[in-house]
Amino acid sequence: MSEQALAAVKSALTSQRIETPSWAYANSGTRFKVFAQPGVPRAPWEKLDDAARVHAHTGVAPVVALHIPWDRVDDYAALAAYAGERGLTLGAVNANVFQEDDYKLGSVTHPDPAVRRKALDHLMECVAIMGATGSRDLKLWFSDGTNYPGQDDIRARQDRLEEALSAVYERLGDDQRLILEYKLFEPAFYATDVPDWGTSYAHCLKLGERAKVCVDTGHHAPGTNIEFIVAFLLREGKLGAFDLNSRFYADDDLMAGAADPFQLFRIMYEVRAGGGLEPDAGIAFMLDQCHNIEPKVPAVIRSVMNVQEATAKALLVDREALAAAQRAGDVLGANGILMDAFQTDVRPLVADVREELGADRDPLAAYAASGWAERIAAERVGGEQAGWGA
Ligand code: PSV
Ligand code: MN
Ligand code: MN
Repeated sequence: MSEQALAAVKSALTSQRIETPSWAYANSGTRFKVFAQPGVPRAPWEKLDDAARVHAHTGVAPVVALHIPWDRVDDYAALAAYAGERGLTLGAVNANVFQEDDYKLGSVTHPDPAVRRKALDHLMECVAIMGATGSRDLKLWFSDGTNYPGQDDIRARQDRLEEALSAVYERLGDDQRLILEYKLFEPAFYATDVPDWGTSYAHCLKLGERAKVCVDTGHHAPGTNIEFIVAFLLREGKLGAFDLNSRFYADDDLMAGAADPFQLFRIMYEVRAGGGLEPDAGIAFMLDQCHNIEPKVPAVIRSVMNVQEATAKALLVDREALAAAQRAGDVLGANGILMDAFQTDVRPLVADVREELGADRDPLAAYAASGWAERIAAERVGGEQAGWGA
């Protein structure tokens, strides 16, 4: 690789920003058990303290996503200032209309207008919070759906969803975006109201330019070609964000790149090919993971590193050679070019990038040596649960 090409790869890696979720720092688990860990944050402020450690060691994670009400505070501007003092900014505000009894039959698609109103009020509150936090993105995931055929009218629920989304979209400022996440199933098991990228895309298309789709890598049927979805949405200008995590079975929320690093590479290759790594592409690379048994901060660090390594491999693909092989119909040659990049050990390259950013060549070792884990275990007693999995 020429020096110029290498410099371009490094520059792309340097400018990538990986957004970490506040809830990844708190206690979480499965619906069977939450294994509480020593030293987990007792309040959003402490989640930011932990996120700052992740950023200090990796150099590429300066943005933290919030989840409301899990991160409810009296003064969001003060929270943003606190983040700023630690070299962080606040990222997407994730709304939560899935944890109250009223939402048993849905939130914005609920048959009762009073429940719909309540859900919409919460979404509007999130938009107000974005003003104070300086967040660009409102991220919406709806657990809405039905468990049995005939339980509710599928089309009417789409009408209600559309009505709520357009009211929220209207409320957003010119620099703010609505990011609509989809998920195949769970908690609804018969018909989810936003089950797939097509549904999300169709709603976003109607809403307008600042409505985009979020691809959570854990939200598809097994075997789904996620990189195809990514390529398609990017081509249409409708990819807004990722919720990155790994899955073996369903929405496992394991560390990004842990279960299938090849899939993460293929996704990142399509992101790169579609211009999604350009700083002005506006793609938010967020993690959405929930650590059940592994320690929090190192698990987030590991995910950040995995995303970076997949990105580095994607950047190493020789695009010209690949295009030539594709034009020539050289099936094996083209596949070989992609595999060459995937099989490259990029760890030294990424370590160089970190060093140039003033971070650590080996973030996990640096974190272990920093004494932070021992300090928070001693200082924080009674850490918060992330908000689900009780
Ligand atoms: C739903 O499964 C989801 O992926 C949404 O992004 C939620 O906001 C998030 O999980 C909570 O972890
Ligand atoms: Mn998600
Ligand atoms: Mn999920």
